[in-house]
Amino acid sequence: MRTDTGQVFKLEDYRPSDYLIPLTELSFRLSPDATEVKAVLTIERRDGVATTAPLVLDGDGLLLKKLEIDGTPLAQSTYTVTPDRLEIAHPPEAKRFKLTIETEVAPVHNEALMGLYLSNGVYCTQCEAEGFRRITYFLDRPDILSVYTVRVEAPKAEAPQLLSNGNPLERGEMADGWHYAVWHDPFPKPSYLFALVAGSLGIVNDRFVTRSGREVELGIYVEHGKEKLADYAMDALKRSMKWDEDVFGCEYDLDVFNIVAVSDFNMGAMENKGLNVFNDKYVLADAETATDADFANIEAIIAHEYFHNWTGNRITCRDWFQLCLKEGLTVFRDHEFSADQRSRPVKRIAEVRTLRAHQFPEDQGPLAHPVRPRRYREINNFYTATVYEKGSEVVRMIRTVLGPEAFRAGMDLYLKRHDGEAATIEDFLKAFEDASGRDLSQFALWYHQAGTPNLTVSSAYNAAAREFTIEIEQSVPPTPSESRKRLMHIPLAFGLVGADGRDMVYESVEGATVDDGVIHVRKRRHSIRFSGIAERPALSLNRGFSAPITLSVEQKTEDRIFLSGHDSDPVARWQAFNTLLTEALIAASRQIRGGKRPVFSDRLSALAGQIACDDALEQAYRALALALPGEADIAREIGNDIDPDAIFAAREALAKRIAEENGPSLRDLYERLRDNGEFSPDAAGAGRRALRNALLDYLALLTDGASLAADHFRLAANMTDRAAALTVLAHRHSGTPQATGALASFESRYANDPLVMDKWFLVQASVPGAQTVETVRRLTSHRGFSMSNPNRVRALVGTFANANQTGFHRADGEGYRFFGEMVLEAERRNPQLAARLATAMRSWRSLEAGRRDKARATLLAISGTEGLSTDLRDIVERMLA
Ligand code: 0A1
Ligand code: ZN
Repeated sequence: MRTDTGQVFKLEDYRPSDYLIPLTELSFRLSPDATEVKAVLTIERRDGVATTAPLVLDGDGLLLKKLEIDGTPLAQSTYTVTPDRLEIAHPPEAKRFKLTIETEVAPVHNEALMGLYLSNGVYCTQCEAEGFRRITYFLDRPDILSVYTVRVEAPKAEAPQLLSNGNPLERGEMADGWHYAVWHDPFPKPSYLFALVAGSLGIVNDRFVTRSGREVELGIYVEHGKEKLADYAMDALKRSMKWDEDVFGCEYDLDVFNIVAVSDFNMGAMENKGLNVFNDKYVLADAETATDADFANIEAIIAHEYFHNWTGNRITCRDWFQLCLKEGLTVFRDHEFSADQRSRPVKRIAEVRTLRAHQFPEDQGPLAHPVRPRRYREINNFYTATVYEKGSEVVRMIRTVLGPEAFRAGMDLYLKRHDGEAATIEDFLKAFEDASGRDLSQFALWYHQAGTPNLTVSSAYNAAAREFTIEIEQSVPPTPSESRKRLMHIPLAFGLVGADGRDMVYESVEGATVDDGVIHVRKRRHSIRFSGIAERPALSLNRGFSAPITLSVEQKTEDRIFLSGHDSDPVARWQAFNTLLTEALIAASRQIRGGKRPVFSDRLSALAGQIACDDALEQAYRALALALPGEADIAREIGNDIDPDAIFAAREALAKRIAEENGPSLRDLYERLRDNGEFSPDAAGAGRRALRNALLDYLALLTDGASLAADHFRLAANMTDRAAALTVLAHRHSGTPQATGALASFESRYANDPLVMDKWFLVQASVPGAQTVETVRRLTSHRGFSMSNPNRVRALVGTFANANQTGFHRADGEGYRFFGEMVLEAERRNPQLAARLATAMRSWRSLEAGRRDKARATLLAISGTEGLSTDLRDIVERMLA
């Protein structure tokens, strides 16, 4: 573990390295506690660099065994070596030379899951961002592109499969039952894309013929016996390959494409060239073990990693400040892929919800940073919702601003111009400017300025003049170390909805550029006048969620109700209803805090009933509309002095009210939606299940709710329905024989399937209420739980902290104390995991005073611990700053 040195890396300090490494030859002799790594690096001094320039390579916890230059061992006096650095003071004067480095590493002891480690007996690597330096000394930075040849040797019985990047060159037998394989990757790549996998795995094979006729062998490697569970992932892979050709003109470039599923992984998956390594949670699925949400995630992540082959691998990042160059763009691409495979509006609403739930609190709290940050202490802490999700929104806005044709022309130019290079955000934007002839300099602030912009909007109708005026004012709130903000270019899609539900046509407009249904907000204030408007319209704003902003709109409840039923844009229509619900919940939570009973209007529950039963609407859309804003969403809207118990009570009261007012019609619909055939994970089947399970959530609040949910559980023919019923029972009927029985039956059915047991941990960790902290503490001793496996820790501890507002924020602070212990426990093995976990406390300052003090005490206790990793120290100190 690297302990903190306090060093801060700055964008403005970037400079190219003195040396390059055009060729990298690696050979591995694998063994759990003493793997021998030999690296033969062809080093080249960059033009114009003095021959006296020292060669300084990165390392991390390495043991150096041997060092040679051009075949001659180096005298000890000519270099300095520490576990973290190798410096050769006087490299040869020749422009090119070969440096041979032998190191030894111990994968079995690597619990940080960076570099070379063992997962369930399988050797695997994770090198992004700075894991390669835990394997050998190297210029471990993304602008050093090298052609790799890799030889892997291992005992054949233990590791029949030997994989690395690129194409297979050769394999053969060796003495003593060992064997070897050699791989060659012709595409120069940065070290973070290196991968090696060796082990005994089951294989699923297929092939794909690219549009130019190249035959590609596809392989998915999984635990033996789980091959059937990889069928969906393989199908998603082939669909992704085809889609990227059709939509972005990107064709695959190697003879093989392999995916390996491992059970110990810090993130979702990794796009290593030709050898993607996946968290097995995002590969393995069938109806019995995976929910519809799991299937959708698998499809999206398979696509995401595959799409990186062009956006990330063929064109990579110059430095880690440019992370959004590959991540934001690739998320945008995977969003578009999923939208094309499923329902576009439903996908978009789900994206909006995710952005609000994860990125908004980040942008509005102590961890806020620009999409392209300028500073970091630990790059691992910048794989954030801002870089990924807001980064994707920024790319989407480029498309909105330029239009689809110019956007595609810009993408084509970017891919052509920078193929084989390590690029920057400036390069990316320049490609769009050059292709479109447009100036994106104000727009570029989306990359450079942190914080969620807000638009305050009011409107007025003048019947005599037949004019409709919209007043817009923009502001960008201050964020850490950025108090003054510049004015942004915000593309705001809108509609003026007439009484017939159609968008009204205006004669002329002044006050802003208005283009194809989009107002281009560029100044602090705009007063926009539409003429030729025959009646007062209902104003529909931020259609399609055209910009990742917050809106403060003065709008009549009447208009919101009207838009909930009539807006032709499904995202804005969903938003109108969601805003009504949020406003009602905020008011109710205030009433509850003031000791009163919450009051809700009859119209709200009637509207919920209408939406539920409106067969003209997509089922998945109805399910999303019926899901009440989450407790954390309501808290975020309230902003400060948060009392999670009052919010919870308000939400329960509204759910009950909706259930009681619409009981018979919801029940009738629930019966009509019963499953009557084969399971299919497609959008239509998933939509029907989503709606039926959303109805169950309401119906469970009525008399006999527990037995209805118990029947739902017993009759479930797939994991989506089973998990939904289990959640309803555990959350709404905790402690009843039905809930206890369902939990026990689920546990005994899936005791040997860790990924499914994660759902069991998750359901229990999210049971609302003060007592859950004790349940979670007890579950840490369950035989299926392990502090070393990130999926287990996230399912139990992560869920408790992120998805249990009343449990985690227990008024006596016990939730925080327990969580603090868990973070430190994780830290001993895996600092990256601990740091990510700790971000659950990022909104602590918005709590009411009592909880705030207790949360701060926990953060101070963590930060006062000796020898913290850079990862955890960076996060905790930023949260406390
Ligand atoms: N590039 C991967 C995400 C990733 C980042 C870091 C990792 O290890 C620390 C692993 C994966 C992606 O975007 O999918
Ligand atoms: Zn990615």
